[in-house]
Amino acid sequence: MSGNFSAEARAQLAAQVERIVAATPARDIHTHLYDPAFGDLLLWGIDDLLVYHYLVAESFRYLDIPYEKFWKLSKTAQADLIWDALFIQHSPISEACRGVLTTLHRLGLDVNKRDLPSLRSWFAGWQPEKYISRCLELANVQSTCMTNSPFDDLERPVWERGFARDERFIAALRIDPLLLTWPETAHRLTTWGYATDEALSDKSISSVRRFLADWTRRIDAKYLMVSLPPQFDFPDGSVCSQLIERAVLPHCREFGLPFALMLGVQRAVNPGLAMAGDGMGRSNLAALERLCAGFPENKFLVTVLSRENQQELCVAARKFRNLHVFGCWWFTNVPMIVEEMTRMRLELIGLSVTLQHSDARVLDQLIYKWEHSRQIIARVLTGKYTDLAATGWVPTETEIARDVADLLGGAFTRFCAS
Ligand code: FIX
Ligand code: ZN
Repeated sequence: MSGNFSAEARAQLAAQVERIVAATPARDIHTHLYDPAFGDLLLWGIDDLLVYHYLVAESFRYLDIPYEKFWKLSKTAQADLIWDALFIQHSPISEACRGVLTTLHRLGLDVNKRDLPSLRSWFAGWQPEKYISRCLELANVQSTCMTNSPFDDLERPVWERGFARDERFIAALRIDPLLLTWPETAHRLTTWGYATDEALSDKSISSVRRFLADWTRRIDAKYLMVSLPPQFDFPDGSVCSQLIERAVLPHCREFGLPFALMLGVQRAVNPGLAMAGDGMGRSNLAALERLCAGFPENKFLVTVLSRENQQELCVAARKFRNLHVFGCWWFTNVPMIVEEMTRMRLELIGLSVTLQHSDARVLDQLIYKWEHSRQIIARVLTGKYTDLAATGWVPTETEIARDVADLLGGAFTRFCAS
């Protein structure tokens, strides 16, 4: 093949890239799934798929019932309302609705019957252990990072008791309450044996360091993480900023762990919607640049929620090798924006990026989130390789497989190990 890249050669390349992207196992570097040892905390099945907060938000565009009344209903009754509003009364074309259908379809179910009771009885026949393997296999996901919060009263006792780990579920230490609600958290830390005061004395900071060290070891965390509001600034003298500088970053350096920043979430814009009521805003990425520049020995894993921030984030990654860009997060995880972000990232930062994470809260969502993402990744990559082939540089099968493995978790693994 040469500069004259024929339509037939292009079609072959497209098929090759699609096959490789589908066959390459992904490491899902941020989810809200749990090791099966956490029992009911690991959500799965049709009702959990339907009451996903993305669908709750969409259903209230149509539902005419007070929020408090909805929240008092059982999960099944909530799922019934959502199914009726989003799938029966209107065509389910939003990305989150389509995702439910992709998932059911891949599981071998006939969605065209529009029969919720029969879907429920199909799911009732599964045991979680077997179902986990089925979903991971269909999604071609080799491992998932959890979101593990010592501040979660349901989760904490399971870690404290201890359990045999399932190696497909990797731990990440979530620290939002530490950075965002300090006075309350200081009090909790003190009651757990980590004496802290509101003033952030040296003694408090060393207690926070001890707390982070104990939990990092207990859960074998592979990174620390926080989601921050659009107003986040650094350094700004706030408690959050001081805790990052004096406790979190030194801790990450000591343990050789990245700090993941998810920037741009405005919590509880509509509190009546509970978890579905979070919004977003544009972040100040100068704060991120100051972190990367000021702490070159620290590693930052970063995703941003606002479409308007995406180019700045890519440019920051060009400046700072201690910054690893990942995922199309939440409101950006819709095909139109994923396509744009994927193209922009490949064009600005090449292959040293993790193109996607699922953020799955329900196990079965891995199936659709990865299938939809893979379709777009394959399409965008095909365009890039076609451009190369037009110059006479035709990528080999091995080179394509190497690149795809990097984009689906290989680059992340190297970044964490570096
Ligand atoms: O902060 C996060 O990890 C977010 O992903 C969640 O808060 C959010 O609710 C979510 O599920 C987005 O996909
Ligand atoms: Zn998340």
